[in-house]
Amino acid sequence: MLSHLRNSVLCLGAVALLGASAAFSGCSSSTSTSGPVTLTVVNSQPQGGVKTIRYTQGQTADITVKSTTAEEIHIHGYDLHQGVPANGTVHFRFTANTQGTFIIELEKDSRQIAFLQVFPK
Ligand SMILES: [Cu+2]
Repeated sequence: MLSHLRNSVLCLGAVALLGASAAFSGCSSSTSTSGPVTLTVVNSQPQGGVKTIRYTQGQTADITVKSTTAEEIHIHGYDLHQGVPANGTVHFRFTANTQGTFIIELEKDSRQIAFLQVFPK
């Protein structure tokens, strides 16, 4: 979990230096725009790599996680936990009030599956 946090800090530092929101695109292998997002986890690995899900403060975050194995999904920052059964789906829906960059992970494995980024209004 510590290494994940360190990556997150490095990512934010690069953005601060460049001072452009476009710089965020360089922080992860792939990104998603705001709106409903589905993350697919195959054998405890995020399909397509670690994505960044972005919302603006006050928006409704709508995140679905599908997994081939039973897992516990943890959204840091908002501290939301939900179990997903093997070959099941779990759905998170919440207001993205807290700004920052947070890790979404498979709690038991401490394996990151995505970043959640919430930008100020
Ligand atoms: Cu966690």
